[in-house]
Amino acid sequence: MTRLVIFCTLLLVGQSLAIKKSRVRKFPDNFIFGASTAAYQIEGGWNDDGKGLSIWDVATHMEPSPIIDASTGDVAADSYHLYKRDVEMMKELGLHFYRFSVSWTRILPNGFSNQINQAGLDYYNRLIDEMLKNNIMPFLTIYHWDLPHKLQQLGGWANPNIVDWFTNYAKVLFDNFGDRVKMWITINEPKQICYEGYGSTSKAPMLNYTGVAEYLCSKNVLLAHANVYKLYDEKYRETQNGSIGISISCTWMHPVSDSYDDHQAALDARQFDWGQYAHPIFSKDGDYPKELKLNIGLKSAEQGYRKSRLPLLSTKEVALIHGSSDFFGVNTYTTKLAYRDPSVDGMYPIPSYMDDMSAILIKDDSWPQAQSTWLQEVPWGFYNLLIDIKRRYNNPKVYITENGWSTSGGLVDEDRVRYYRNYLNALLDAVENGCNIKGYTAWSLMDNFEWMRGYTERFGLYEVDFSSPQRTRTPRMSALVYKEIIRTNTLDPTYEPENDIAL
Ligand code: GBH
Repeated sequence: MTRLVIFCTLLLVGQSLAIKKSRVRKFPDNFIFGASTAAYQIEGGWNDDGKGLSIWDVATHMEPSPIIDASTGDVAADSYHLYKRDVEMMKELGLHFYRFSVSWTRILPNGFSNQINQAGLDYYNRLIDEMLKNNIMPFLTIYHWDLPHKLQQLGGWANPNIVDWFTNYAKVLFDNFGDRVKMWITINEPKQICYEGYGSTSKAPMLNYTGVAEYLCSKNVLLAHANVYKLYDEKYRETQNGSIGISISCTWMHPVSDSYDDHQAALDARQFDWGQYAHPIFSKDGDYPKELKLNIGLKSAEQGYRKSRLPLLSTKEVALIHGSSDFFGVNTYTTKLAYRDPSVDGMYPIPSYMDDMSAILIKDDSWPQAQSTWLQEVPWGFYNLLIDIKRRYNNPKVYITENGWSTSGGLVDEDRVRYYRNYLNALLDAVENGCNIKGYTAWSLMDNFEWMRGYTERFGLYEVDFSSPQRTRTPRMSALVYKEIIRTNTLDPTYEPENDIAL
């Protein structure tokens, strides 16, 4: 008898644990879901109808190719021609919005606004109108990395004149699309533009001038963003009545141990990775984080520079940048471990961004690994990130503007389904703890040109057959699961799509 009671108790405990784990959870009432892409990664049509060259057209046509599979975005998913099918997919998924970017040189072939390419405007007008016809809200990113080559020849983001060039370009978009587009991102991922593009070789223009170039870039990106925000605020907001913000890529950096030094290392790493861009905009007082100014200032002096390699912001510039966003666009994928180890001083080149940061970043092999080496699944890191943003920046309005998982391909993407569920579950924990998160965007609507990794890493909810002339798009299991999450506005971990379900 006692045995039976114990057995039954165990059974009940086991069941309630299972219920907790498989709890069906609701998203807030006005929560919105979308999916994201970027122009160069999907459009193709690289020299169609008067489009000018961007730094990615130039990089992908270099010989030998810097792209791992020697591929290009010349055709990519061919969305320049297949945008109607793209909108059909959005509709199939039940998306509330679609985040896409505009190709600067499709609109302004030479980068400057004296010559506007009507065919470029026509393309985005068709896309936007098709979305609106289907009740999908356009969420437009003004700049997602495809800088006009002509402007790069003048130094690109290292030239302070880019503030004007970018503002003039943005004005053309507000004038032509602002009647219908109400959600705007100025710039996608400043750290990737500046560090990966100017401080290393992992993105175009592959300048590899670390310790100097990424900090020149950083200041100009912040000023360009803020100037465009101001333009919208002063000239367009009243009549067009939209929202405008920035998307910052944030990796959660977690201390390896509880020691003071490791905590400090993780903090430094976060301040270099995203605080560099978020603090000037979202913190109470604005300006660069003190860790950034201190580290780079001290190292620069030690190294014999007359001024800090980090160009400081004037009081006027601090004021212009401060508060220049209606919301915080968070792009996030993964977590890294950080620690301090003075004995490895000199492991990074001097000067360099990594040496300035002086934290060592590693992976934890026990975390699930994606096809991309840098990407591991760590949902609690996502939760920590959201709580940190809430505390540090006074609970700003947040849109997750990118989040996703890579595989090598295939329709039965169980690991992507698991990733999305676990990350959305962590997001709901953050919402329960007071985070002001308004929406979520999956990266990506479909497979696309994954920059230096070409077509070897797939992020799509839809698989794209890059060998077929029609670039056939097929929903993966994750697409069916995401569709159900959106349809019900709930996360139900037990939901299993039928294999032969027709979208
Ligand atoms: C996003 O960046 C981009 O906005 C999007 O265009 C892209 O397709 C998507 O991610 C998936 O990658 O360790 O030297 O290989 C995410 C930011 C990009 C930051 C990859 C870390 C690793 C560079 N991450 N990067 S490296």
